[in-house]
Amino acid sequence: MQALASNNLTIEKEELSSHTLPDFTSEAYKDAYSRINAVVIEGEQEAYSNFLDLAKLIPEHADELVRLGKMEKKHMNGFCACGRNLAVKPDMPFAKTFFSKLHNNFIDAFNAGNTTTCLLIQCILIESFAISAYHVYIRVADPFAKRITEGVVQDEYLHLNYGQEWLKANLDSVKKDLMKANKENLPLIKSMLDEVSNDAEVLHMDKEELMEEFMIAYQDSLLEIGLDNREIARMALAAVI
Ligand code: PL3
Ligand code: FE2
Ligand code: FE2
Repeated sequence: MQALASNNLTIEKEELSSHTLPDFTSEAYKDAYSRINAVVIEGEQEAYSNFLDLAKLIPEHADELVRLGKMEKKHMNGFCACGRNLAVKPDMPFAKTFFSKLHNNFIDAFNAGNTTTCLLIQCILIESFAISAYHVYIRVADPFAKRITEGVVQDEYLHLNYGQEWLKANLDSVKKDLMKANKENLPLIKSMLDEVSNDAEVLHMDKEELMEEFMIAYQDSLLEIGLDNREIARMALAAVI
């Protein structure tokens, strides 16, 4: 009787925690992973090409930006290995469509020479998205992917930091553009998160936790750039209205 009671208690505790490990070999896991893994691979590939474009927009920092871009290629290879390790084939067509609106906005801004928008999209929005997703994933990943993702997330802070420092140094002249770019692109991040939240749930990644981690990275970076609380609140609200 005693043993039964304590067993029940253990089960209850496990159910309450969202951090129990999923069955990495189940068909449901592999199916969800085929899309999430593809999204991450495509995201790293996009990030690589965005940093090369940024190197053209900010030639005085070209060496640094190319170096940051090369890290993204390494990340991409790491996540390809994670998929292979679980015998999952990433659904790349899904991921291409997933990123298409954000991708087009980046390319339009690049063609218009709009450095502020490009930095907001890549260094603040995409990197905050990656940092939040990777932090949550590390808690529920298989041991191989966990080790890879722990290495990757450290680099993502360097990428966020680059954009932060540039925007901080130029804040007076770019604030209006920054607000406008945010209004157009933050809602895309929110709908991208909505689009993968069911698959993320299968990986035991909680949607609210993802949003919370995103908001922490995003708001911290806006604060670091030098925006005040009211400006940050106004920017964050773009995600919900
Ligand atoms: C920039 O360095 C990388 C950009 C990647 C963006 C990925 C966003 C991923 C959102 C999907 C949520 C699940 C994540 C699972 C992690 C393997
Ligand atoms: Fe990356
Ligand atoms: Fe990055």
